[in-house]
Amino acid sequence: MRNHTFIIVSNRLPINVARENGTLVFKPSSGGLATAMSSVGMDQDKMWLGWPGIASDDLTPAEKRRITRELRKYQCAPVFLTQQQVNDYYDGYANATIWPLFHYFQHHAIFNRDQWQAYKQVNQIFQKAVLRYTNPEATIWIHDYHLMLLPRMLKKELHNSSIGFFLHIPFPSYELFRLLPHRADLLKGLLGADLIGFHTYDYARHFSSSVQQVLGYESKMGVVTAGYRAVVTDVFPIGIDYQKFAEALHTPPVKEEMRRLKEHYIGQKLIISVDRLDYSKGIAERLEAFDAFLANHPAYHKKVSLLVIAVPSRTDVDAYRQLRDQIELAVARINGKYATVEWSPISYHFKNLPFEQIVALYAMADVALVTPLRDGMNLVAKEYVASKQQRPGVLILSEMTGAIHELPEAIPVNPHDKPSIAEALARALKLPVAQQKRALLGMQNRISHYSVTRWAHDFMQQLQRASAAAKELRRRTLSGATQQQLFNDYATAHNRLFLLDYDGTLRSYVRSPDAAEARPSPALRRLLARLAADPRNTVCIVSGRDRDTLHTWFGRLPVILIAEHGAWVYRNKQWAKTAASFNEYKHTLWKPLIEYAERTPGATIEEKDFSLVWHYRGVAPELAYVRNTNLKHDLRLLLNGTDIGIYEGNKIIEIKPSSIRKSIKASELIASLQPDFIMCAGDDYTDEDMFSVMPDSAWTIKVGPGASQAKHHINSVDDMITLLNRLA
Ligand code: GDG
Repeated sequence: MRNHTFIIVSNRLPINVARENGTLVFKPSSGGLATAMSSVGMDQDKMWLGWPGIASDDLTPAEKRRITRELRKYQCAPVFLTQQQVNDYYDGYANATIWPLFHYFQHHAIFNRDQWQAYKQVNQIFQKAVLRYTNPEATIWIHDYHLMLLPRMLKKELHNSSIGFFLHIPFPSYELFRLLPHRADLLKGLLGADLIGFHTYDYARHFSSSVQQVLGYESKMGVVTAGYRAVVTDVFPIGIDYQKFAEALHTPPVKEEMRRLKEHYIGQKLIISVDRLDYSKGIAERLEAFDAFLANHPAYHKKVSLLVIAVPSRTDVDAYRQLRDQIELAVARINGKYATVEWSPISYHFKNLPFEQIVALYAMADVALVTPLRDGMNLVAKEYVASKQQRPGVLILSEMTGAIHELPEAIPVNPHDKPSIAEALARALKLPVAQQKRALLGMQNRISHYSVTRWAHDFMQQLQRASAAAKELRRRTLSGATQQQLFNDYATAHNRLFLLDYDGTLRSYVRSPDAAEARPSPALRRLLARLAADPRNTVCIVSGRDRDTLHTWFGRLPVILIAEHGAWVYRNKQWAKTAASFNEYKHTLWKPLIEYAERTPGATIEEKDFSLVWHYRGVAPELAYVRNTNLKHDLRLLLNGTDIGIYEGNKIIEIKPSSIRKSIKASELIASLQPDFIMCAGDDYTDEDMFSVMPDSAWTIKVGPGASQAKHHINSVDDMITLLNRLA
């Protein structure tokens, strides 16, 4: 079984298993995701894993075997869950904690420890199921908020797999996300993936911001540096099966349904409202807005009808039961208020309609009222537009949906602002047909191109790219045979040179550069002393630190010190200084730096002989972003035409003469010592400069992930120390 090369994982399978009159029935779903998934990985041995929709307590062992057999015909495999697990994990943590919080319904969110335990347990059950079916190098695509812990659980066991995760719901702002007691676990869980996809840029941005603030991991240009792994985040707005809707309009059942609707709503404008019955969809607020519309526009009485389709959903969750009552009361109240013998303004249906009826409704409706309070994307809006091939119509769309970015020709509304929804309705009903058609055409052009299959292909392509980069990083990670080669080279060499950066290479970064933990530990000093004690070794610490600090820390060891990126060199018990000058600029630069620091809690300025450094590790990330951008702009104006450069390192911006570089001093050392073995290790941009001048034979090592000119990578400071210990 462990041979499938492409695995799809979602909470539910695209085939629903149910017991009807005592016998098991299998019903394939025709949803967009099923279509999308069937269009990718066609040349691969594919398997879709998920819950089949029936609790395992209701099944005999023979029935379970039958389900497994039957589902295999559809390239699916069941993940069996008990009723209790479904209650706690699905109705509980997924739908009563994550769903409300991620949709900004904080007051509906329940924080229950047992449900969290169940969520973890079910993610583990999914992990085991995947491990049973997967090839170790497989591509695995995990869907949605039910399985946020799964990427990490899988990556731990399958280092060489490519794991993609797509979140179908919004990722909330940090202010909401931080309320979750298990926020760090969820983020770490997700970061097991190689690629994490979101519907919109805002969701991706919120995710990176939470990762930064909860875990302290940096992200740049859509790449999160999570320990020694680089995780890509990107935006993939999900599409629909556009052709399916456009073509359905020509089929006899849809045509027949359209004819019936036309007859039924003769002389009336038809407004539709289609959603799962969910508080995030704003159905109750929409009804009140319709009430306001009828109150303000009596001329429309008997001339409009609102058809509400509310598809039953999560009926075991309390908030959903209450909402259903609330909606039904509102419908009754509004109908009671305006209905006449021959006209009822709202027709309400709490059920799932067949596809043909939905398409016919979309095609016939004069207005689609799509006003969720929050929606990851919202496919109904896109489906309505796709079904408008022959007849015009107007889409009123909530600004709080992901879809608004791709459907800007719709009439946008704030779903909380009921009077303005009522006005939008009045506007929509009067909109000239030519204008309706123009708006539809614009939207159709866009969504017909980025269909759900394009979406899936796009995701798969980016996943391949992300995991190829991750594989390349692993290939370059110093281990196994390559590491042995390094040991051999070391053993046979007679004149060895070590060029070692300090912060981020020999010592991990800490909150402030002068914190006690930033100092070298006695063990590190002993290690360097041992390494330097070998007469064949020259050990040189090449740092951006000032000379006093380096002198205090390492002055008594038999090592060479290069301070301030090469401005100072300590050799044979003497400090020598560079010819460059910086003093004249210090005065000019101090004032703006101080002013910025005073307005930026957590920022500090470090003064060195040949540079000034802006440290922002302690600054809130979003504030740091704004301040850094402005600061760089101001500094550039001041330094225009000088040889002073602005350099960005790990949570620092350093201002120094561009003629002072680690590479210059490193090259001089190599020229004077003529070593037959060089190890050059570092972690940031100043070390890249050093790597770039190293001879081909040198062992250049970058500590941590990320692009580098170094030939090899090492995962962490700890691994670097282990390597040096083995050499010493
Ligand atoms: C989640 C996110 C994101 C509805 N009524 C009937 C029916 N439907 C179909 C629609 C549409 C689907 O259900 C609803 O999709 P939405 O996108 O509108 O909303 P969610 O179910 O909440 O979906 C959402 C989506 O995932 C995809 O990533 O867009 O933001 O919340 O396809 O047509 N279908 C039939 N009868 C109905 O009565 N046959």
